[in-house]
Amino acid sequence: MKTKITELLGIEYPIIQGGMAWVAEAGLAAAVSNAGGLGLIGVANAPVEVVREEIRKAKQLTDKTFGVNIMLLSPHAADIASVVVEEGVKVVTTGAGSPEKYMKLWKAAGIKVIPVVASVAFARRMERVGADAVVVEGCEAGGHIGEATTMSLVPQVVDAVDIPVIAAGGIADGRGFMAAIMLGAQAVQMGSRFVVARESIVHDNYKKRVIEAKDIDTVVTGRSHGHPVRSLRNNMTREYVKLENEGKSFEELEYLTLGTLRKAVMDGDITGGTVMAGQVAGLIHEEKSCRDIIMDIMSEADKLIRDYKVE
Ligand code: TUI
Repeated sequence: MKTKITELLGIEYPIIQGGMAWVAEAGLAAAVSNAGGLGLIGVANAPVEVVREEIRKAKQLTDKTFGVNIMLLSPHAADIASVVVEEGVKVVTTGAGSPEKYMKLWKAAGIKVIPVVASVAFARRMERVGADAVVVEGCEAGGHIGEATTMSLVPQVVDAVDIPVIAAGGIADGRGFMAAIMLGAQAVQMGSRFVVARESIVHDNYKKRVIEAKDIDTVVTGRSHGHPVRSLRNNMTREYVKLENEGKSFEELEYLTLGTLRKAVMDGDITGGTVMAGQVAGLIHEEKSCRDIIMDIMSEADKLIRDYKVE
């Protein structure tokens, strides 16, 4: 399937794996790229040398294009901005902030820059400063989110900018993929679906929790401090919500969550850890290889187009 995004990135299928903290390591990114999508290494708060190692590992595992997602709240973001240039990374996506100050550096190195946006105004700004495309992420997504939903935001951004749009948030199968294409997106990005990939290093407890999740099992914490994060409801989120309702400061709440994503992803502590996932967790029923995830979506999408008729 050819779209402006498959052409821009030189990939076979318009499916991107989200650059999730602790989850999106070199092995997962390479598996997605080897299957014809775009894999991303998610650097989150990792120190710069770890990121360099992950990039080098991915190069060993695939000769296809892969990218790096830089979480801009990271204290190491500026150093990592240089490492992607030094290592010849071809695609950079950014999250949780504005990449404007790195734009010149990345464009001069020929890097395709794709910021994640959660509003029309920010998408317009990213186009103005030279972004090659934007990921429009609706608040159905897991992790750090904005306010608007995928269904409402994607077509508004499509109307507002001339660069290609990638839809994210609430997409896990061929129906979501086709819906995003109908909204005007040129590709989709999925996170939760790839958490439950066979190649994903996420602890089995975490995968099982996502597979067992129902439609209304996610909760958003941190809204009161302007840092909303969606995850699966558990002891951790209950404690957070309790303290948030008591009016505890942002610093106190941050302290509570420190290291809890790692605890869930690596140690499998799904009651005391933070189990970030999108609302689409209720739609994910089994572990599959990255190749099967991508091929099943593409064949489901193909069948949807061929069989579609209005009665
Ligand atoms: O970044 C994400 N999702 C994330 S980052 C993350 S790491 C983390 N861990 C614990 C607490 C907080 C973060 C987990 N999940 N998605 C991309 C995304 N970016 N969603 C929304 C945005 C965004 C929001 C506001 C991008 C830009 C923005 O405003 C920029 C501006 O200057 O207005």
